[in-house]
Amino acid sequence: MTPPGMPVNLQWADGTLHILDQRRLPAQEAYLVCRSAGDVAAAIASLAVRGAPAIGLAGAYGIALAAGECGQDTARLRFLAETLARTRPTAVNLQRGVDAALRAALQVPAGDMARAALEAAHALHLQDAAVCQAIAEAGADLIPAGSWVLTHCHTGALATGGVGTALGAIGAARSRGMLHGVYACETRPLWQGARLTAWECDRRGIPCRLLVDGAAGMLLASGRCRAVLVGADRIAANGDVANKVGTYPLAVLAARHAVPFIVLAPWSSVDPCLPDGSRIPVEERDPGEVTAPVAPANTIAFNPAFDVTPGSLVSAIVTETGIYRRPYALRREAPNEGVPVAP
Ligand code: RUB
Repeated sequence: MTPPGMPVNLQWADGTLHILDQRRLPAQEAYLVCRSAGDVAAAIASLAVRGAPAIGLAGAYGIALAAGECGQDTARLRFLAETLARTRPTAVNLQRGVDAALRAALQVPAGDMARAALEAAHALHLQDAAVCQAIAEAGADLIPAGSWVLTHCHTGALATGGVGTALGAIGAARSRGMLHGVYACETRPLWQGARLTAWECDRRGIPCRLLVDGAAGMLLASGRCRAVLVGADRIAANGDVANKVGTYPLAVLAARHAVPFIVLAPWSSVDPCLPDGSRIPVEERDPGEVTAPVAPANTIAFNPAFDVTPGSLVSAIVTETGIYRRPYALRREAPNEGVPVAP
């Protein structure tokens, strides 16, 4: 599941969920031990575990803990499930992970709920590893040989249950000897690029050049970068993509400089019930994330954690079910409609 050189990010052991605390990386590889659904909710809200697929898995394991806490009380279990799912609203994977484990728990006698939820969480975890591998191989095919690419935020093994999505494809292209390396935006305000992508690239032997977010225009104008690869937290039916704030400006720049802008994500990030991105809930986080540590104490900040890139700017969407191209019409039954991904 975990690529060589990388620590395990999520592990169930002794009836508890061990979460590699991403807030402390790269300085420390420390694990949080979650003993209750509340512990998992706090870990997700504080970004100890982050990345759309990883929070979906954490949510599912959280239901296993919740079921253990609830005894026979299914109303309480549903309440804890809602609380968990609400911790971060943008990535639809969280709701999906919670729902899948909850469904499994509610299908069995009350005494078996915790076991059923845990089995569902383990199954999702295994499935996500396979999904990441498929996305990585398909995405690597789209990377021009002998190129550098640009990425944003962090989409590697830490963010998923496998090799990652966009960073998974970048790693696969590198293994094939096709890729020189990756430029990584530092990703303000929480530095997922600087702290996590740069670290994971180092661990996985992927050459990485870090840039401040504002340098992307200069980079793309220079012609040194042949594709932009990013992940997604939610994709609407028309291909509008919610991803880490700063993604949309990259898509605009990529279009301006005729560089392919490719989104890689599991099908569980697709929300075909939303016709377009206007109704994707965009999480606004604590303004202190922006102002600390340099702005004057009374500064008021605007801190959306995500932005929405119009599907018209997205050259391709790669999921484990296929590669989709503009104009997008992603439907609930779409899993077999993309260009099939080679096994
Ligand atoms: C995470 C983020 C990532 C996507 C990656 O934001 O925007 O780019 O979740 O998802 P945060 P995927 O750090 O706030 O959780 O791995 O599916 O492409």
